[in-house]
Amino acid sequence: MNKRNFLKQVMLASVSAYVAPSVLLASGKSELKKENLIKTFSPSTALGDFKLPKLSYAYDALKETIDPLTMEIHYTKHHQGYTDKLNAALKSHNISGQTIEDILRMDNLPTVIRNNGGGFYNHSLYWDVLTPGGTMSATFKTKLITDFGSVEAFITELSEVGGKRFGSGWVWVIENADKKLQIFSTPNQDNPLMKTSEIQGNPILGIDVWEHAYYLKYQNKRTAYLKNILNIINWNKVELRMV
Ligand code: MN3
Repeated sequence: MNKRNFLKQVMLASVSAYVAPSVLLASGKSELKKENLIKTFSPSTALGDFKLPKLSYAYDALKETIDPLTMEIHYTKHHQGYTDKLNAALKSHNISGQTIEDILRMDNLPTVIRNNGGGFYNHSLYWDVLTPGGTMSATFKTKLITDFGSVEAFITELSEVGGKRFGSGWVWVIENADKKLQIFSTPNQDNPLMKTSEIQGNPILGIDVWEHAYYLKYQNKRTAYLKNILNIINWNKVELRMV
């Protein structure tokens, strides 16, 4: 096929439903799935130069639970701030070529990386596990019943532990070394990957309980925020994060 005919074919393919390039479409779809999978398991695969992950929903998509202004400020100011400061700190400490998970698991993590790397990772996970209206699979419910006695007991413990965190921090669901799910909370931007964390494990859910995450809509009522946010968790992604 000469160049002119080739271009004609491409143009036809792009405008006509009858000659849709099925091969291209198929590969495009599988790429999208792969991309989603990477995003699901690791908030960032970037090495050394971390980028704010793209949100898969609009700022107003969760407005019944989180108001759009909070979403926008939280994402474009707080999360962007942690990301920029993390990149600057990695440069000044001469750290590159590692995933964010590897960095956070380091011994003697410098405070500036602990705070900003934690902020980068924690928020990446948080955005990724939110969705307008999430449901749990039967398998995940069974896992919760095994580890917590009932789904209700799991939800209650999650809200209580998050509610009790004094000051700023996060409430986590982790999968521990025995493959058991556990709930606990960390202060500031600490997380269960860090050696300094009281409990370590694979984080499958992280909920931000800093006031900036809920104050505009809920003011001092953190418990109400926690109760509502549990309705917009993408439980399928949480489940997928289990090893
Ligand atoms: Mn936050």
